Amino acid sequence: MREIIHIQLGECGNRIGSKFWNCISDEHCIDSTGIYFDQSDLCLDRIHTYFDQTSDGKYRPRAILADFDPDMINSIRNSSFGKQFPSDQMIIAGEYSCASNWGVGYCLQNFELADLVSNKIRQQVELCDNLQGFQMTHSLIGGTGSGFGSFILDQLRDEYPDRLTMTFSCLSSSEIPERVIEPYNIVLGLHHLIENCDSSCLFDNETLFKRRFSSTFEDLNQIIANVISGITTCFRFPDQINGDMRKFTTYSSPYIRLHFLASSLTPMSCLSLSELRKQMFDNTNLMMPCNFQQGQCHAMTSIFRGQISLQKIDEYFPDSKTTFCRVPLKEFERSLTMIGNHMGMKEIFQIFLKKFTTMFRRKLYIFGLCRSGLDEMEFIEAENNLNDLIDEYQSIE
Ligand SMILES: Nc1nc2c(ncn2[C@@H]2O[C@H](COP(=O)(O)OP(=O)(O)OP(=O)(O)O)[C@@H](O)[C@H]2O)c(=O)[nH]1
Ligand SMILES: [Mg+2]
Repeated sequence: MREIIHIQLGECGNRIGSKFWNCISDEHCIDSTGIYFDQSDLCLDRIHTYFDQTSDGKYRPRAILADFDPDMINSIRNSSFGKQFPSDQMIIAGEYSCASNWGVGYCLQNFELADLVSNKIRQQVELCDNLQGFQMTHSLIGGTGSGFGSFILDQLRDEYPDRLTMTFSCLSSSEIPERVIEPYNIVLGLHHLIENCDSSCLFDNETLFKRRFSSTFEDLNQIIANVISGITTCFRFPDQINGDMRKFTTYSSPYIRLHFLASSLTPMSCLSLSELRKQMFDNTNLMMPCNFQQGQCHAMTSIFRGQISLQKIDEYFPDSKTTFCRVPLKEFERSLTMIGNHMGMKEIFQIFLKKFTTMFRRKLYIFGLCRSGLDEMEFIEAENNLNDLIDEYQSIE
């Protein structure tokens, strides 16, 4: 068995993570009580990647849900779907959020949550037969998702240096930040993703809101969960290329630090292959504002889902690894998930860095972040690290 442990943090991370579990439970025919209701070997073959089996035969998500703020976890706990999560894997410690403050989440005003989550991770690791690694859903904007998420990434690297870590991270490229210290949270969070994570799939709320004409997080989260489901088909179903985290990270990130990935999801109703190829790079289907029509893409994987004729696919997708999974997404009978390591990330990082530097030079709001024990050096290191990363992108252009 090659298990993956899933960790979801903060409000955004918990909402997206729960949708992901909803999605993959359907795909593996697991009902809300954890009972498997199908006969097909396809769904069961690699189910242990994400689900544990209890002594009474039920399947339970190998997931740890945590937040400082009780509301989100309580609402999952009280939902019909939430019953599937073991209650001892839902962790709340505190009464308040980190108020979007990266410093509070990272420096742990609330040590209790750090201990509870770390202990739970250790317990889960001990239960695994041959752990592949960890995946995390979180936002880089909030105090818990970004700050506490960074702390957990540091800890995973420290305790399990030979296991892989992958994140599904939301951010926002909006010109007008929703929260004033957003540029700090994002750059400080990216600093830890560069250092302590092997693969990071980024999702830009601004791109999704603009291009999907959607106004609710509910819609956005469903799209993001569908993409995560698409990417993880490689780990969850038999006979896929990039069939485990190590193969996936090796192929998708030819340069070790340049492991930031953009993705797209394209429904395939009545599209010819040539049209599909256009659509997968079209702005309306992309999760990040990268221009795939221009610029280099160092690695790309196309994951086809549903009943699809395989003829001609190689002709239209010669530049990408392609894989097929017969189990479709619930919403689309046939779909294509693309994941690419694209140079366009550089420009996005430059924008975040510019905003960060403008504020940091004037020492704006530094006091608020450092009050919780954060050292100003952390800002300097984060700025330098992102600068270096941008140089590394430039050097291979
Ligand atoms: N895509 C998506 N983005 C969200 C969602 N909820 C919040 N966000 C975005 O993420 C940012 C951070 O919010 P939260 O996830 O609530 O923050 P947190 O990680 O809980 O951290 P604190 O509440 O500050 O402790 C928000 O400003 C939103 O822009 C969500 O459900 N989906
Ligand atoms: Mg919160």
